[in-house]
Amino acid sequence: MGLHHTKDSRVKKGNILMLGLDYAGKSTLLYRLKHNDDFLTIPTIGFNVDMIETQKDFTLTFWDVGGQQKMRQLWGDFMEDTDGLLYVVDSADNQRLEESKKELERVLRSEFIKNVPVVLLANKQDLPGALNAEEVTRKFNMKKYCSDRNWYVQPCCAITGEGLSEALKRVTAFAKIHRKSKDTSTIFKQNEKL
Ligand code: G3D
Ligand code: MG
Repeated sequence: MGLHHTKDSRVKKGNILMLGLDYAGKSTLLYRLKHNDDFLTIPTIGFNVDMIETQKDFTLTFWDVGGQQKMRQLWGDFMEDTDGLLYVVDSADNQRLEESKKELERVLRSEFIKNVPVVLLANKQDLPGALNAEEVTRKFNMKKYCSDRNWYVQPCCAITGEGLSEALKRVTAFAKIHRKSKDTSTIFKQNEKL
């Protein structure tokens, strides 16, 4: 048997974990990212998963995990082998911004997520009173809490699709860098064993 290279063997893959409070817009976003279409939302019980070829040679698997209180205890189970965190915020939900911030802080403390890049989606920009990207950045103390990793705050609207292609580009670029550094350290560890 000779060397056999299928096209798929060259396709790089990565995992993106989508987190955020319930009702932030995660499932709407994932559907929009995948289908560029409207979506009839139903609260996520458990999780949704979808693969998106974000570049010709790069496919990301998006894990959209339910954000209700009960589900938040299970977020940790989805964190292993994550190449990027897409944290979704309802920028207009003043009452729950603090709760969302606390959950993000908790997630960022996890060992599994250490050094994993973060794209914070400041969603629902179409709603009156929505905080803009700068305000969300400040409110979520991003400079402090993400000082050990790549991060970006992207304003968007899952309903109109505004900001989503930028978000996809950003998360792809971050995930590629993260994947590469992970692969390099794996090779390094393997060499150490020899
Ligand atoms: P979740 O998966 O994070 O729990 P969903 O959130 O995707 O189920 O969305 C929750 C609600 O927010 C849905 O409303 C959805 O249509 C709405 N939503 C999502 N993104 C946006 C946005 O950018 N702007 C506005 N105005 N609404 C948004 P319903 O009423 O269907 O429950
Ligand atoms: Mg959902």
